[in-house]
Amino acid sequence: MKIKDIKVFVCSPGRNFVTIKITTEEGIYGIGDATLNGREMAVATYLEEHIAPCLIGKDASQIEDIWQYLYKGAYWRKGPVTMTAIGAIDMALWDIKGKKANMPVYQLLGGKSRKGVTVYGHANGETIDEVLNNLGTMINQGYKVVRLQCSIPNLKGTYGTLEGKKNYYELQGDRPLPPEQQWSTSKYMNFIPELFKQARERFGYEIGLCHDVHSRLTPIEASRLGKLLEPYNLLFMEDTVTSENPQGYKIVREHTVVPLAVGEIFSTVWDAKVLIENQWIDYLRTAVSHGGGITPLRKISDFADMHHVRMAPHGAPDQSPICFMAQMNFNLWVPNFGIQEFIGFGTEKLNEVFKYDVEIKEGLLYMEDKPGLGVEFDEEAAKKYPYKRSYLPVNRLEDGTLWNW
Ligand code: GCO
Ligand code: MG
Repeated sequence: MKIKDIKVFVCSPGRNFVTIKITTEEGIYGIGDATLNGREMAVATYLEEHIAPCLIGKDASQIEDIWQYLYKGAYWRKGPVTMTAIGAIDMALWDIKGKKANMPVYQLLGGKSRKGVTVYGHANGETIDEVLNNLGTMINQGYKVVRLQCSIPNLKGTYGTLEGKKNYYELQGDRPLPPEQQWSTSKYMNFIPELFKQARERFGYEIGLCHDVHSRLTPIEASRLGKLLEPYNLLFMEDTVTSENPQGYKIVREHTVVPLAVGEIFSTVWDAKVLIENQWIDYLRTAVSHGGGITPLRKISDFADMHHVRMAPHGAPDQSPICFMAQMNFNLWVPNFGIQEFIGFGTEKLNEVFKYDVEIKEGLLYMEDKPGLGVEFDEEAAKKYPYKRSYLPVNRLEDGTLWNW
């Protein structure tokens, strides 16, 4: 099964996506997601210039060897650009192996460990009322877990919401320069517990709730937030502090029993090692795309399992449905599964380019059994939506100091 051709596509059906297609001499092809939000062209170039030429003629069935070749062989290891590129190749090779075997990828990993994938959706809003109305709608739709994010009064733009704009996520596709947002830890801390208090008063304790802090607090502030939120029984608080220095999580862990999630920007097991082995976290959010593919994620998840850490892969709209379907396969298998982030069924444009079948019932997501990853990419449709440079926002304190986004 020699690799004959590798193509890289960059398209923007509402937002930017980088897709690769690996074709073998016998005509079987596989696809992978190489999207790195705001840095798309760096990964596309890495793939075209530095990876594709080395893989032509290699045996597509040797997934592990190709992974080691791209990781160890490059000398320059790790980093989001490199690992997203390797992740896309790995996904495409698993897709090929599944198609060749005529089986969904989860079968090749060891088969199903559960009937469906528990997901959490997002309820965002400008006011507490708006968030809670959205939460109510989602409960009626059968969601079992929902993430709540709310604008902070008197702050221009807060993570997970955008002034006056309802659909925060779709807008990310059209930002020719990074917009600037504002942050105030005290305004946030004085406000956010009220959101969860009212959510529990209105909807009780049956619905699972979580919250993303987007690394905006210091460890001691995050510890205090944990204490304030403890009465509202969160499934987890995500990214409370930055993770370059994992010891920050030790401080948070020692002060609060709110479960902690982290890892959406991790690209290897080394980013997570100290956090996992010390049992400072409860959920690991590393994605198949940004974590270097299914091959390394299997190992990370086994290591996490030994330390009571469950997998909760990142599921933002800036990962394409190819990554999402790779994660569906992974989640159906992985024994220490926690939960999957799921932002819904995508826009019309997105669904014109990517074809996949998932269905939600009572908060569980199900996929159609198809050989490989179970997703298709329409090259012709993609041509209609050319790449547009687009950035994530940056974040400043009210006095102008640049802060974590
Ligand atoms: C999440 C994330 C995203 C990221 C985005 C960055 O929990 O879903 O924090 O919203 O900010 O994916 O590219
Ligand atoms: Mg997050």
